[in-house]
Amino acid sequence: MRILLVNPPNCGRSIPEERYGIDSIKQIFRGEPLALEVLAGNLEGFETAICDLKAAPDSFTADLEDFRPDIVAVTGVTCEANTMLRLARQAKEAGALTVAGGIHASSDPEFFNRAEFDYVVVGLGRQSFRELVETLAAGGRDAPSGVARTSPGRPLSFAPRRFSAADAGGDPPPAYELVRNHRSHYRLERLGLDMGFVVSAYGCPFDCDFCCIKGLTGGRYLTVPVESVVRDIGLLPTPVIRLLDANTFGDPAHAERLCDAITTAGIKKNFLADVRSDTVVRHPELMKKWRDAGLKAVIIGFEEIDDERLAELNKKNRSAVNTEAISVLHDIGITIIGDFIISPDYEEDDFERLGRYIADNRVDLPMITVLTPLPGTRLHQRLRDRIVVDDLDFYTLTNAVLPTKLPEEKFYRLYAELIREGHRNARL
Ligand code: B12
Ligand code: SF4
Repeated sequence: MRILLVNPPNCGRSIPEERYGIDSIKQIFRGEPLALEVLAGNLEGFETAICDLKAAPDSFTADLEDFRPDIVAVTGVTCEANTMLRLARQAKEAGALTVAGGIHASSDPEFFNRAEFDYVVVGLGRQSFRELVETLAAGGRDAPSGVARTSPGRPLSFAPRRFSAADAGGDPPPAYELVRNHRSHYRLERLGLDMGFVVSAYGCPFDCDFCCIKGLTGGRYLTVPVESVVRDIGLLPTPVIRLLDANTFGDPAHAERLCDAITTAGIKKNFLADVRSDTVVRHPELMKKWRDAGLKAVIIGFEEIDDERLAELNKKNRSAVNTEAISVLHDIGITIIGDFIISPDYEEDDFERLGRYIADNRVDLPMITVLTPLPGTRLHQRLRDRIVVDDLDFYTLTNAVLPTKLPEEKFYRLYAELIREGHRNARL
């Protein structure tokens, strides 16, 4: 059985660009399709290939013709959902069975309950997708737990999976070699450094209202065995490793064991990882230890600078803790990439206050997105009736899909200025 795993091209549309000619907000990031490498790694015994349309945007038709897949399995985030349908349509015309997976499929599986797709994998797919492929190879059609067989016109029904350690990782490793021809694309542009992706944990112990991570693990936090993580780091030729976890330090004891294992293995690489500010404040010694093991920068979801707004997002954190974490990290010497969320309700002075906070606290690189009710989140349930942009192409987190309080153009001009200012002062 031949399986083609497909990563959609960079897509997503930009309101500020299309309506006001502001082209500085939409961002293009790069990186290897680790989800597909993880799936392929666990498909030993089957012929697999990865079609990375972010690296080679025109390669899909040729891959369909040359590889002649029996199954075409497509990943994607919400702004890629429409593109996933288009790719599946083409795959079906070529005679393949089609499978949707990834963050949008996990958050809103019903979206893919259409003729374009035969199956939808909900949540971590390492094990469930293998089980599906084995079933199909044996001539069966029934979906294993965590996989829905589509039923267009009727609600999707499937057995939810109780995710466990086996779904998270272990042997065999991700099939990093399947994208070796594209590796020069996977770079940290700002520093001109090659970067590889490794995962050490899935899910998050928290449950913020706007976050879609929960759907991947059914709300559980699952760590990958440290030996597997160290093995994966060793398999990558890159000097920089981005740990892709939603929250690398969700289990501080696991994070410490991983740090010790990296040191013991004599690995000399630079790391980038996600951490919450309250974890930094509670575990400064752990952060120091990680710095010594190569942690150069952390990504922190500060989100908002007001306690009231943080509470509205169910962030379970306070602004004073965010500020303290910044100071702890500055003292330790770890670079801070700070995620901030601007609300469509923002007025001029909210933009000013955020700009001042970023400058005064010397956040090394701010990453600013617009509060977006992503399908499948509590925020979406709460604000569904206020949504004015339904087309998922705009769900890039850089468009206001809710009405802006300020005149829309003014909102985007202030947003673009905030981004410009952040990049001008960036220390990375
Ligand atoms: C790495 C990453 C990227 C990489 C993706 C590399 C690539 N594929 O080419 C890059 C940097 C390119 C990227 C880009 C963007 N990203 Co991004 N990204 C991530 C990140 C940090 C990790 C995802 C990951 O690879 N995890 C590791 C893998 C192994 O886990 P996984 O993806 O969950 O995969 C498992 C399951 O989901 C499932 N699965 C996944 N795909 C498939 C496919 C099939 C067929 C099957 C069966 C199963 C399956 O099985 C996998 C193994 O168990 C997540 C946040 C997070 N920590 O999850 C955000 C995240 C996915 N990104 C996000 C966003 C918004 C974006 C951008 C829109 C950002 C922007 N504003 O431009 C763009 C979209 C690209 C575009 N089209 O323009 C959001 C998505 C929210 C949403 N619902 O849409 C997230 C969740 C971050 C957040 N802010 O909340 N991103
Ligand atoms: S702490 Fe981060 S990863 Fe965890 S639920 Fe909140 S936003 Fe999502």
